[in-house]
Amino acid sequence: MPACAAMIELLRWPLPVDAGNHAAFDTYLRLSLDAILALFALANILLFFGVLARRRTSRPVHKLTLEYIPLALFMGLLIAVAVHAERMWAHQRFVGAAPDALQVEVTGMQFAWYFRYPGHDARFGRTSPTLVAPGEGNPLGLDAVDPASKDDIVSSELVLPAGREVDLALESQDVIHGFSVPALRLKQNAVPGQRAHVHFTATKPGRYAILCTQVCGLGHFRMSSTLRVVTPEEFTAWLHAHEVQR
Ligand SMILES: [Cu+2]
Repeated sequence: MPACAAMIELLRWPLPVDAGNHAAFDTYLRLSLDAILALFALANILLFFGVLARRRTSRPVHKLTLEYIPLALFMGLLIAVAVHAERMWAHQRFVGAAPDALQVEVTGMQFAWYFRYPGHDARFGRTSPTLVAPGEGNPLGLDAVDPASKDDIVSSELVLPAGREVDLALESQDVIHGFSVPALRLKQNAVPGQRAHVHFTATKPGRYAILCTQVCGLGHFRMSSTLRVVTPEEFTAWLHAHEVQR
């Protein structure tokens, strides 16, 4: 029985823990995997009976309905899934977040992720590549002359309040990095010279992995971080603790 349970679990295409409301993502993913598995099984069954039929007669055997109707049905299903999935993907990126969404800037660099919060003034301060100095505690090159940068908070872990929409702005200081949070079903490239936005709401408190999914250099294997989803009260306390540190 344990083997049977393991087989059933395997057939359900196990996915990482869902830290948000991503049931639709998971449904489409499982549906497309189920359809491909069914198509693979059907193709092999047809091949098997085709070989048997070919042994009984020397004439080529064509069953058009058997060959093309299932293919057309599967094609229609996969096209419908692709269209719906593309709409969800585009909504996360090209339909703006709510005005009160939490703004967080994500910067990838060889080989770390940094997360910047705008502070009380809700404005990100100026940065300059000439001021970038990770060894001196200024990995993003914050310009201290700009008043808007004085309350900016820079962290090496991403801390988010559960239940509040977040608008991430992704960029890179050097090469292309792949920002990936499997628990949020989120993957977005951070490209030098471009600022990509993606918005979502994390709902389940916990610690989740952040990965880099682009081979970005010799240290790519260690380019990871942590997403910590906390309660709104814990998030306010975390922000306050960082403001006191500055
Ligand atoms: Cu990377």
